[in-house]
Amino acid sequence: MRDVEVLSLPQLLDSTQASVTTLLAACPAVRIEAAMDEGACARYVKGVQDGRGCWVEDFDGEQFTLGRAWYTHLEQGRTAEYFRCAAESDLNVERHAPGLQSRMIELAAAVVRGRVEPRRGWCGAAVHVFPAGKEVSNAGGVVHFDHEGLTPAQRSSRSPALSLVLMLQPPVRGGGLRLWDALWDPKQGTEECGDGKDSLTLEYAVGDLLVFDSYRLHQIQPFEGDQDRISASLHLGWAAGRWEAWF
Ligand SMILES: O=C(O)CCC(=O)C(=O)O
Ligand SMILES: [Fe+2]
Repeated sequence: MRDVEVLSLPQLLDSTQASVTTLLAACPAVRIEAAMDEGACARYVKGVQDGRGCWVEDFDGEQFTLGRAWYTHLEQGRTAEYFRCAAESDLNVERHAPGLQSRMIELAAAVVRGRVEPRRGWCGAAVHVFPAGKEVSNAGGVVHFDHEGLTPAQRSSRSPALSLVLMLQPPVRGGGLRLWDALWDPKQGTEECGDGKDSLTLEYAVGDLLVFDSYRLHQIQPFEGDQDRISASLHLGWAAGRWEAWF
């Protein structure tokens, strides 16, 4: 399996360089180093922690979000709540992490070298909090693809879709993202299991932005230490000639 490609922020913004989408045709993920500077990440972490009263709890406290995540609502039978609370979700993110959602859209636009529009009625970028000492820290996350938010038509045509993760606070040790040499296949409906497949694990530094194909099998690795794993996430999908974003 090829290694991930690493870009600096100036390289991401330089249109004479190969685009992220071009690079992704031949590598499992692109890591943009220092996509956000450490000071800004620290300010966002403080804002997220101070906004704890607005966090949404998922899976009995295994994880939280500032803002809302579609996949957690889908898996917990709370899709109506996701849409009912979408505007409030964005307001909460903006209140406690001002400018973060629009920065994620700007980074996404640089990734696709084009316009990226918020998906109407859906939640924008949210902040994932995986608490130190809880299930994901102990055992790692679920092995999965990120295709839950795509329409059946997008999924069956394998319409382009990207996942973006901006690491605001990595855990003390571990907590990287394992990526498999396995892409979701609309014909076979590849099961969410990487056994026997090649893989690599990418460790995040503060401010790293990771971009990968949403159809690629992946999993958060276990982590140690007393620090929560805090990251901002956004999904992109190609829909009727334009890129839409949601989380
Ligand atoms: O935080 C990460 O590294 C990836 C999280 C993830 O897989 C997801 O939100 O679907
Ligand atoms: Fe994922």
